Amino acid sequence: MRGPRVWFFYPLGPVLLISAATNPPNIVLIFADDLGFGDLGSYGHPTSATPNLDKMAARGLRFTDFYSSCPLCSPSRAGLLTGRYQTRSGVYPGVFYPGSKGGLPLAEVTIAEVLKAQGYATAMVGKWHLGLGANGSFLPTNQGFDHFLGVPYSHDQGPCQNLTCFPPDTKCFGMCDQGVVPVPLLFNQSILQQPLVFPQLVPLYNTFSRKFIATCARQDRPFLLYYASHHTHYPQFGSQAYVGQSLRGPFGDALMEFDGSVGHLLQALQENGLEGNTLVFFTADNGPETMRMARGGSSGLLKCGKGTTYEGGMREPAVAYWPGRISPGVTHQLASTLDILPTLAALAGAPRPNVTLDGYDLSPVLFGGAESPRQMMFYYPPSPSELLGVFAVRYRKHKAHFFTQGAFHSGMTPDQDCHGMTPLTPHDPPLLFDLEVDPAENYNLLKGGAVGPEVLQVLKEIQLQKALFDQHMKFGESQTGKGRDPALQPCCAPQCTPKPSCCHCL
Ligand SMILES: *[C@@H]1O[C@H](CO)[C@@H](O)[C@H](O)[C@H]1NC(C)=O
Ligand SMILES: *[C@@H]1O[C@H](CO)[C@@H](O)[C@H](O)[C@H]1NC(C)=O
Ligand SMILES: *[C@@H]1O[C@H](CO)[C@@H](O)[C@H](O)[C@H]1NC(C)=O
Ligand SMILES: *[C@H]1O[C@@H](CO)[C@H](O)[C@@H](O)[C@@H]1NC(C)=O
Repeated sequence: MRGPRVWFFYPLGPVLLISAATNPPNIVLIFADDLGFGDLGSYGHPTSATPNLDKMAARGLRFTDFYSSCPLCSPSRAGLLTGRYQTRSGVYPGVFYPGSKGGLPLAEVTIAEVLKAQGYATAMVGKWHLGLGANGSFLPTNQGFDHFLGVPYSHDQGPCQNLTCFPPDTKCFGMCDQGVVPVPLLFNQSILQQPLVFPQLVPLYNTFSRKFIATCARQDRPFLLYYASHHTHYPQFGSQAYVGQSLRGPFGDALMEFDGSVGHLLQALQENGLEGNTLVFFTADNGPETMRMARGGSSGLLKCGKGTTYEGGMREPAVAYWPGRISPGVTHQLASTLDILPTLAALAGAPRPNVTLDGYDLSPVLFGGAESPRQMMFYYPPSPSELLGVFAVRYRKHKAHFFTQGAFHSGMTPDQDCHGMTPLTPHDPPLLFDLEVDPAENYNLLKGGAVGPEVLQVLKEIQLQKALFDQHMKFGESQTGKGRDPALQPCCAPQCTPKPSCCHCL
């Protein structure tokens, strides 16, 4: 049970001190943006420089079969933070925009709310992309985070053609979104910079994160730090220390800066003596945006990328790092971002939210080298419908595609299946792949040749599971479908004209 509660104040605000009998671990949750399965040195990329992530991978548990809940930013983030498919929370179709009226509904219970209720200090740094709303009503500070330093949406959702992405004055590549306000940097609900200054951004994040960790350590208070990097999403940017440092061009430099911030986080834990009591978990929101060509990421040997329900869209690098608690190794067990909330709730001794969860407690995989409680993964496209249901289902090592569709995000590679002009195609019978022997989804088990009884049995099981899952899924009211109102776009000079370009403060 909880001990006496003591209120006092510290530089970051009021604190609820709980003298817990147990010793709940600190959580550092690191989320990359549009980073593919093949983008890290530890996942086989020949020219990426990611020494800190590779160190985590070598000393932690590296997943080979880890999935996000959607091949797109906003829905994937909703899945991570709630442990529920985005169809339940209504974060579909597509993503939020600067003037979006909707957001992740406040009734949804986030990881931050679960841990905050256990006395954790909670902070979020980086890309939110789960809504802004009137007066910032959907921002992280209304979803369980005590502190927020970051951007309410994607950093390409504002004109960037005149902005410096790399020092001394390399302009951002491309135009980004036009006709909306410049991209703001927020602290809690206030605008710190508009437009944000790209080369300064990650150093600010690093400083904030280190301070937060040090403050929590000093107060002996458990914490959650959700570090949602903008890297390696388009347009790539970086600070002075990373300009031209990689062999992989601007993408590689941005990735290096991300890796550098991982180094800062690990160093802060070490300096404050917290490494032995902190779970650091790293993964990414969705696969690479290959339409950016060499400025997009790589899904390695997996098929297609962002926006598709092929493996390259949703299978992500993932590492669980906790020296002394998690044995170094590689696991081929199935796991998902949907499992993070139940896992962290279990570690913190917190009750699960009283809602339908789509995730499992991964403790047996993390601490026991045991089989994963997850045996299935369901793949929703960016624009799901109740009529079609899930596009694909993975059951243990087999995956069946009931529908396939290309995505513009996955353009520019030689594989036509990935491209935006490739239409929605139903498959009956489905395309069936054995991902253990054929992770690239090249060889349909149901095509040509005789089909053995075991394969037919698997097919039957998967068809049954799809029908059951679709039947029980209740779609929440679409939040991205609520439309946009230009007046909701954040503006540092609310009374200025002409909007949106006047929302520019030095
Ligand atoms: C936003 O805040 C302003 C000032 O406090 C208030 O007048 C306005 O009604 C609020 N808007 C909404 C939609 O809550
Ligand atoms: C970009 O900068 C140029 C030159 O300073 C200016 O003429 C142009 O209006 C700017 N464009 C935008 C969108 O800010
Ligand atoms: C959980 O929610 C259900 C449905 O809203 C409700 O009937 C039940 O009492 C709740 N249980 C707890 C323990 O709050
Ligand atoms: C965000 O700012 C910090 C630092 O000033 C405060 O401590 C927090 O209380 C504040 N959070 C909210 C929700 O306003």
